[in-house]
Amino acid sequence: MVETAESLSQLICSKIGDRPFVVVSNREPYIHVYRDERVEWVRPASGLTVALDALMQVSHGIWVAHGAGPADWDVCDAKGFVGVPPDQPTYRLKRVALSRQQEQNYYYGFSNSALWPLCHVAFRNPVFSLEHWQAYQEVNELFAERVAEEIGNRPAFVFIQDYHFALLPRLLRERCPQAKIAQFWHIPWPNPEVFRICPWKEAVLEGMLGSDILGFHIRYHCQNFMDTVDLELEARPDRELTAIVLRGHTTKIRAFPISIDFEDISRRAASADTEREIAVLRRKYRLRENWMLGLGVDRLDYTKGIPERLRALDLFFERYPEFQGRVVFVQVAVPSRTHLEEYARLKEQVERLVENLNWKYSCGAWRPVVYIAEHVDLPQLVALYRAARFAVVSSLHDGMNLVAKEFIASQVDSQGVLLLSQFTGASRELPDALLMNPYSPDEVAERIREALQMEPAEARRRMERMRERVRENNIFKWAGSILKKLSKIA
Ligand code: ADQ
Repeated sequence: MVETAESLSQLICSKIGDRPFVVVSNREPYIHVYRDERVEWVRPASGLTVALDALMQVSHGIWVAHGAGPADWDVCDAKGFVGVPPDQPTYRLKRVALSRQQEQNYYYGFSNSALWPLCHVAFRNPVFSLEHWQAYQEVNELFAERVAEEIGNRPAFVFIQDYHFALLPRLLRERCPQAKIAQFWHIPWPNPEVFRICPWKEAVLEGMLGSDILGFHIRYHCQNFMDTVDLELEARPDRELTAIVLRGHTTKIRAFPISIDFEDISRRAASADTEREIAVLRRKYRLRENWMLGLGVDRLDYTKGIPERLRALDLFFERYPEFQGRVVFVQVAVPSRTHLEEYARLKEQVERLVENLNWKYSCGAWRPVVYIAEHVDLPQLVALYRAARFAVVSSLHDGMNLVAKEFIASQVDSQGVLLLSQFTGASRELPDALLMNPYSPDEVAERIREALQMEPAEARRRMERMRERVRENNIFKWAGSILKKLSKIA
């Protein structure tokens, strides 16, 4: 049975009943901003937010997140609460205020300069600073207080998102012993050799082991986590049950591959609006009808392998000049964490590579790369996904990668080809993609040629199989499986 928002709602009603349900994430599901002196709200477009929002709307729970929007505090009550969705509130968002200093050291510092590079094997040295670590502890404590204020000693369900809150499960368990806690780690877990350089590794692991369920995208990450605990802690990993017992408390380690709202994206892609949008985009970026489009969509992050992809594209045009004047690669890259030097450097590097490629190959009206360095709304994104003949996901390492799945959902004509890095979680589920090693420019260039020369029947066969897979394993299934597991904990 394909899970839907409705079946997820029914599941919640039956499993959660009237127990408090709390979701914790760094990023909030609704952000308040100023527009022309007025306060308005925006919703970050992410599949995760959509699924968890559906979950919250039926559970009438509380979502606790960092209040980072410029107008956030204008609309909250004294305890930081605001009813959401703002146009028709069904649950409450509890905003946690952080000082600039805390945000700097906890978010940009330990979360994104230490844990992010540590968990992604992308050959960037993690930065370990005591100041960052102290802020990380402080913010995790602050969130524990804010959640505990709401649930006290009642039996409740708490669902914690991501690497910003490694310490939170344990801190919460100490304060709320009756709560059932699940944590989902959205990024990879590295092997023990990599993780052991973290100066606060025991505290991080012990923190995570406060949860009842600890979820990763794929079994390989679960395995790495078990091996890491085995090496670093006096804990008992149970390989058979994939669980870890630490001081009498059991944490089940499970793989829950995240996904997207397939039906929504697929419906949008098949609509007449999308066809109109494709025509608008072709005009806007001067993309002729007879040019074949390649596509990359990423946050500008060094783990996504964007420079590697552009270098491979250079090699492709050099090696196969017959495609010059016929293929255009559209790279959509939304700036991310630009406050960090590493990311600012990457932005410059990508701009330089695009400029060089366009300088080297442009001819008449044709240029090899169209670079869109901004956030693109979902309707335009879906139009690009549908219009593309091939998409390239060349992450050096990626927990899952939702762009791959969004591309598949948008390929309603099943003509496109997905080139997918073998170092993404998604590659485990999608053997029908053209899998590749993004570190090898030769291999990526070959895959691009293969995609362009693939027989339409073969492309269709592959795409249809992938569409079936993503339709079935959608975001509602992901959320539902975690919830089912959590509700079974005694
Ligand atoms: P991310 O590293 O952000 O997520 P990804 O899974 O690819 O990576 O999701 C990116 C999302 O941002 C997609 O929904 C995409 O559409 C959107 N996006 C990217 N560029 C955009 C642009 N220019 N304009 C608008 N939207 C854009 C982390 C992990 C992943 C994991 C997810 C979910 O790193 O491995 O898949 O969490 O768990």
